[in-house]
Amino acid sequence: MDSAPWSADIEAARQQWLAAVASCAQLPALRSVQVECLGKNGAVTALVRRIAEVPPADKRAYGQATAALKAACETAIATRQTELEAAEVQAELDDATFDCTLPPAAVLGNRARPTGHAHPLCTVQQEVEAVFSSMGFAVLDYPEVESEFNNFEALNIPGWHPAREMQDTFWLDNGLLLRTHTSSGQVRALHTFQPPFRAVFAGKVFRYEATDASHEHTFHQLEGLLVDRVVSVGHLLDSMRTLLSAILRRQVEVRLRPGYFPFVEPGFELDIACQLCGGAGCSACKQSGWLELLPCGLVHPQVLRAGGLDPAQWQGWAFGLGLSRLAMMRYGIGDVRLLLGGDVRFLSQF
Ligand code: FA5
Repeated sequence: MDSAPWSADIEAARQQWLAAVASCAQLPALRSVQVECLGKNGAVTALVRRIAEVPPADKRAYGQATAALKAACETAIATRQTELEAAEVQAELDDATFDCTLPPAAVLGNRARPTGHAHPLCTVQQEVEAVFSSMGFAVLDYPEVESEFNNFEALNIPGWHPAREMQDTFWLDNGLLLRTHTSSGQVRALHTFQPPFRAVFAGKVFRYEATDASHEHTFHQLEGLLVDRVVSVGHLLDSMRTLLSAILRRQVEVRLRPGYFPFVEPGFELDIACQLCGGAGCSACKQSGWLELLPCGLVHPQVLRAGGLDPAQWQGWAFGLGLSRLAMMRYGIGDVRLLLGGDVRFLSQF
C-alpha cells in the first residue's frame, strides 16, 4: 500500500530535527533548536497543526504520526540537555584552575549567583560564644532531641510539677522530646566535666505554644553554666553585663527581678530595656518597654546532685539567654517570627 503523501514530510522532519539536536554542542544552541522545532511557531508545531488540512480518513493516522514525531523531538532534546549539562560540570571539574573553596560567583562566571552569608542568629551566637570563650568558657553543643530526665526531672521538675505547664513541647513516639530549653544540657555537662568548669551551649529549642511578635515555637537560646567551690550572684550579674555591652555595643538599661525556675535558687529575671521602641512600648515588648532576655540564678542543690556532685562541696550559677530576642535587639528586628521564616528578602538585609 502506498504511504500517505504527508508521511514523507514527517519522516524528513524527524531526520532533520534529530540531527539538529544531536549537533548542538552548547546549551544555548540547544535552546534555540528547541524553540525552532517545538516553540509556538516551531516547524514541528506547524506540522502538528496541519491536521486541519488532512482528509478526514487520514486524520487519525496523521495525528498519531505527528504526536510520535513531537515526542521523539522532546525526548531527544531532554537527553541532549542532560548530556550537555553533565559535560559542563565535568569541564569545570577537569579545569585545572577549579578551586572548590572559591565562592560560586568567582567560579561560575556568567552563571554567577549572589553568595550566601551567615544568618543573623548565627552571627550573634558566634559573638556571644567568643565573649564567653575569652572568659575561659568551653563552647559545647548538645542534642535537640532529649530525654524527659535531662529536660525536666534532672532540673528539679518532676512530672507533677506545675512548671511543666510553662514549657509544653513536642513528644516523639519513642518517649523522647524536643528540648524546651538549653538547660537540658546542664546535667550532661555536670556528668562530663570535672569541676571546677565553665561552659556555654547554644541551639534551637522548641515549645508548643502560640506565637506572637516575641514568641516563636522554635527559637534559639544560649545556656551558661559555671561550677566552682564558691560562686556569687555578683560574679553572675557582672558576666551578664559584660555580655550585653559586648554584643549590643552600647550601654543598655537592664532590670533585675526575682524569677522562679525550679532549677535555680535564688532565681532572677534579667530584662533589657526594649531597643526597638526605646522603652516607649511596642508589640515586641508587649507595650511594657522591657523584654525578658536573660533568666539566671544559682544552681539548685538538686541539680548538682542529679549531676553527681555534692552540693556541700560545689556551687554553680547558670543563665539561659534568649538568643533570638538578643538578635532582635541587636539588629532592630520587630518580630521574632522573621528569623526562621526563610524569607530571603528579610535575610539578605544582614
Ligand atoms: C528558660 O528557658 C530557662 N531554662 C532559663 C534559665 C536557665 C533560667 C538557667 C535559670 C537558669 P524561659 O522560659 O524564661 O527560661 O526562657 C528563657 C529566655 O528565652 C526568655 O527570657 C526569652 O528571652 C526566651 N524565650 C522564651 N520563650 C520564647 C519564645 N517562645 N520565643 C522566643 N524567645 C523565647
